[in-house]
Amino acid sequence: MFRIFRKKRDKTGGTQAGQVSDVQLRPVEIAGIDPLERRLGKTRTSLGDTLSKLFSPGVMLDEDLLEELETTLLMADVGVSATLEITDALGKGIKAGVITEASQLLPAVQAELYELIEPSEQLLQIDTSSKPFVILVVGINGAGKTTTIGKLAQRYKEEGLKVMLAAGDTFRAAAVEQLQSWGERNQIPVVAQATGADSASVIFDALESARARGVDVLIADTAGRLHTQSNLMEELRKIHRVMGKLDSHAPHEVMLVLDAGTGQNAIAQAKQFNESVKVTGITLTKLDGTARGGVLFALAKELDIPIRFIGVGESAVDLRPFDAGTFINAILPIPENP
Ligand SMILES: Nc1nc2c(ncn2[C@@H]2O[C@H](COP(=O)(O)OP(=O)(O)O)[C@@H](O)[C@H]2O)c(=O)[nH]1
Ligand SMILES: [Mg+2]
Repeated sequence: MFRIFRKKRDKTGGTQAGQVSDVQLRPVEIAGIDPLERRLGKTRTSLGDTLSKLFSPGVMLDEDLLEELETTLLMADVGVSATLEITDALGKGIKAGVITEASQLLPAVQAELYELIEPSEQLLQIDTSSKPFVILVVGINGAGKTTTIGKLAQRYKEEGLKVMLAAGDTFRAAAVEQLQSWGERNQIPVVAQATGADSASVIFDALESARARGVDVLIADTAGRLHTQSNLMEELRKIHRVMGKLDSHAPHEVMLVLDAGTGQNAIAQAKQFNESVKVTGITLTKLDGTARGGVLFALAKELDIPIRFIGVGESAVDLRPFDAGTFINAILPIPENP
């Protein structure tokens, strides 16, 4: 059993620094799906277990403790600015006498972390009147773009939507094949051209075809371009422009896929992609294989971009809509009877 909390906000709309929030617990459990706490085990160990040990009963609430908290957060890739915000708030709470004993520390850190990522919890809403609602998927090689597209396609199809895919990564033959095999397995049409074809023209064709067929969601793959290569960024902008000729609102979502295992580098990638094409949503993949899951906090702190999904494994159910409370409870659980 794992638990999720919803924090009660004070009348000013937020909790004051250092205030130990009133935490409400309610259980959530989904049959047949591995609980998130198991999938996020490595980050849970690096962050949750370390903090639980650090905040053991009787610990002195002093500078050393705050320093160790800082080190733990930084080691879990929470990032400098988010880490400082949290240690500051805790320090103030201790100074103000709001936090007086060790048992208050874990809930206080949990509340601060929750506060940080709660604004990033914004589900991707598919507007089915768009016909098609276009999702352009971008990110560097190996981030998990094509896999994420496959999972998304399956999810939307199961929800009863008419889905189509565009094999816009024309650089690698394997990329087209990978998408086609997902399409075949799920009976979802894939628009593709030969390797080396112009990516923008593949996506343009797909958009035309999707419009003609009354498709609800068109998901377009792109090459795993290096974010430092300006010619590749230029190609992304071209795709954007070309789509706009058919539908001035397309793409409706520019989804950046980031590999959590790359840690702080993911932040740099997000900033660079966002400068070239306005990113409207993030999917953070491979959280199951890394202890660097804290990078999600750094992303939330440093970029004002919704986090749509998290990837916690290879199958379709392992792409989960991002829910801040479930995420926090999975990596930093509060013992039920402390
Ligand atoms: N464990 C795990 N592996 C993933 C996840 N997402 C993607 N992968 C794997 O990451 C590798 C690269 O994914 P791919 O979709 O080809 O990346 P792309 O180059 O961005 O299209 C593949 O082996 C995927 O199976 C995830 O959430 N968890
Ligand atoms: Mg790919």
